[in-house]
Amino acid sequence: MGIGDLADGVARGVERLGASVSAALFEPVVRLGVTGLSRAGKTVFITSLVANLMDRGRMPGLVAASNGSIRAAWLQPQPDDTVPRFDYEQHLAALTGPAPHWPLGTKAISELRLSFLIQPTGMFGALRGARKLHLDIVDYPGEWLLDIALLDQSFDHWSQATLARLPDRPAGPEYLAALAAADPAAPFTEAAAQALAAAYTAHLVATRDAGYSDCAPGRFLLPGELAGSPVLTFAPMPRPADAPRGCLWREMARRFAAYKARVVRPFFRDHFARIDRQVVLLDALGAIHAGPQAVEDMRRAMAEILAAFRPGRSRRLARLIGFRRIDRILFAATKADHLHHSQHPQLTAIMQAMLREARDRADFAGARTEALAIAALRTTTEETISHHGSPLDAVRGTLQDGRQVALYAGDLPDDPAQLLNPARQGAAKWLDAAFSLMQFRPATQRLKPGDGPPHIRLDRAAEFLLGDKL
Ligand SMILES: Nc1nc2c(ncn2[C@@H]2O[C@H](COP(=O)(O)OP(=O)(O)O)[C@@H](O)[C@H]2O)c(=O)[nH]1
Ligand SMILES: [Mg+2]
Repeated sequence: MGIGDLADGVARGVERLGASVSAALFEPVVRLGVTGLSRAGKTVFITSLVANLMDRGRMPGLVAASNGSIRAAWLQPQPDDTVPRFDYEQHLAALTGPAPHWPLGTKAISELRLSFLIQPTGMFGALRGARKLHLDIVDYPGEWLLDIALLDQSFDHWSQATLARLPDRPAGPEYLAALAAADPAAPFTEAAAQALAAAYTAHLVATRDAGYSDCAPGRFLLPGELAGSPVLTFAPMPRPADAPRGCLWREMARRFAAYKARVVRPFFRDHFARIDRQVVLLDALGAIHAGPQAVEDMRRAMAEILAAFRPGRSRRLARLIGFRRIDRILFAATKADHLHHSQHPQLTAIMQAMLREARDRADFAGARTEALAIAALRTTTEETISHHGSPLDAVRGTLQDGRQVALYAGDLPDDPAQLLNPARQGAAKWLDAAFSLMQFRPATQRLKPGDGPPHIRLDRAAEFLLGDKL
């Protein structure tokens, strides 16, 4: 190696150092977490948000877009080399292409970096000069977030709490029957563990499909590459009076601990701990449609999520993820395009009441929180139909099979308590209300240059999440 090579190496080292120092000093990064249970609308939300941040014609509610501070926005390679990239181009093509359709479900974490060039407007803005801001959007399953409750629980404690809920939950009795047939004190066999884990997973799937949010361990629903591994092959089980070494119960308890140590903790340490701003997408209309128990469960899930973000959260978690703190959390009811705008205030009020209670329940203070009713992609047009001779504010959309239909989702009460009280009191169904839902497909778009896909209040969501940074 000659002097030249050496000098070159040194120079390049300095350059590299220089680049990272300047990036750290002058180019701030905001990490935006986007979560929600499977099918809550994360993929559609991120796709439409990014498209509408690049083409800002439909974002009047985002101040930095309407006053022209955002000079440019473009996609860049993300900083995390081992996290899959969010497949923005393919999702956008699905939603806005010639035969629009919903993107395929994704089942793991992914990430996308959107960078902005910002030139503040106004008298002093011009003096300050343009600056860059990087927005790293991290899409992760809400099922993983709910696993946070497991971190502070022993297998014993978790089993007791879970088994107590099962009699009333979908496919819960089937799991209890499978459990009754097993002997926790008997020597462990893989077949027994697999049978129980399968029955428990079937219960979780049925629970989620019935609109409940409470479905830990989250990886049982979204196993990815861990499918079939021992950390995902356990199930809740009461502690036998005598638990000899090598018995089924002991191995289940060991696997539960391994799940926390090897799956839950790394996720919180590597991803969750680095998030600055969070949006939680909730299918509130879906829960209302599913009934009071699903609404109550959603409210409990909101409290649990807030507890995960609470500054004074458990010592174990604080040690794990340090003191960095999320400072804004948005709870967004997606798919508000299923309602005529005259009903949006009621949906917003329900969300805000749930959020208020969740804050109380989780004893939450610190971060700013907000609840909104939005549609990341508007699939409907509004229409007033005649129902038994009186006008009804409805929406019109296209079903998957191509039929055009009008939808009236139901009477949302002006006072959220009319839904939330029966939900809290454990009502089995709504007394005098009926709610319907349909699955519309995305409408064919003819986007004007400069316009992103049509949405409802996505600009308000962006203003709350990012406005102060832009
Ligand atoms: N009408 C309407 N439906 C939506 C919207 N966003 C999501 N959906 C529906 O919800 C489904 C799941 O959305 P997706 O983004 O894939 O959910 P994810 O599993 O959380 O990523 C989609 O296939 C659509 O049927 C929206 O803004 N409006
Ligand atoms: Mg997705």
